[in-house]
Amino acid sequence: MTTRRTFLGGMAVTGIAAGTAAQAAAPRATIVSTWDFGAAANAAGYAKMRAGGSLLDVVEAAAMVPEADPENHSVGYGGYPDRDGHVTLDAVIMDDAGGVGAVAALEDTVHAISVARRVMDKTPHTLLVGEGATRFARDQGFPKVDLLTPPAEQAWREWLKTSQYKPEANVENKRGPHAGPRGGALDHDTIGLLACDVLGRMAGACTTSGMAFKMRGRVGDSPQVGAGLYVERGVGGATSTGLGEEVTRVSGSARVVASLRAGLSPQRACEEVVRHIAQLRGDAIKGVQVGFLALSPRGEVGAFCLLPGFTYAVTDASGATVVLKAPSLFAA
Ligand code: SD4
Repeated sequence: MTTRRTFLGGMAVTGIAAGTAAQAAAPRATIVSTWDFGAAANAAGYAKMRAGGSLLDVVEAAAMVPEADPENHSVGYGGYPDRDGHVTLDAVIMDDAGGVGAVAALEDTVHAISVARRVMDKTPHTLLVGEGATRFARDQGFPKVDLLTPPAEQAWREWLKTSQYKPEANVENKRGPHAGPRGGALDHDTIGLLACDVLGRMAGACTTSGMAFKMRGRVGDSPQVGAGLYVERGVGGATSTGLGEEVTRVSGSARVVASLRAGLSPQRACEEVVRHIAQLRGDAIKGVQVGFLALSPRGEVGAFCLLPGFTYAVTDASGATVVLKAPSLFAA
């Protein structure tokens, strides 16, 4: 279990380490997450860490922030529905000791990440889907909440007029009042999170309502271990965002972690998988966004994407957060 002392210790160790190569490699406690709204999530994770929470507590608390935000139309409450008008959530949580819990196509429950954690803690399984996941949430005491907010319902009704399923890259910057000409109707704002402590222990989480107006029953990359998230002790972790089918077909996050295991830096490992997707898929990924974020157990961060526009938030052991733009394979 990671305590406040072990997480915050990162700062002290890093400070002492300055100047010698061996010491400079000491782990630095770090929280990273996808997109600019990851900054608010990281802040909640950092507060949990300061309060003495475990790394799983840290990533869960962070993921709960966008889940509760009605302005975020691709995570939790206020998420855009599937084409039949149902908001369905996908989430996974994972530590570096083989602990995994996930839910897919969960309904009527705000905090999918917490249900995923209960799957990990309270069941012999790693993934519950659909009706079974929703029933499990009720059994565990999670309140029934209608996730379809009036703006999300309005966007869905607007979408029904054409029923064109054409996910747009980077619509995440046009949420709410800044919605684009299509009302930001195909937003994608999944949050993927990774955290490490001063001991180099790691955990990760990923939560989303998936692609807006997806087919009923569609499950994206996010809740699938190895696709939307992967964490391996002593090696590192990775998470993804963007059009999930392009991540799932190559087990994207597991591939990033395999590259870390082979000696690539987090940055090079993210670049490798994005290049692979581009080469494999050719014209099929024109205009499609996919982004990866990776963290080593020492707190080194990497990020890369297909198209410009993918941002990520990095919080260090002092609590300072920066939001950075990931480099991209294509110019636009
Ligand atoms: C999905 N990968 O369900 C998610 C969506 C997403 O940024 O990441 N949007 O395909």
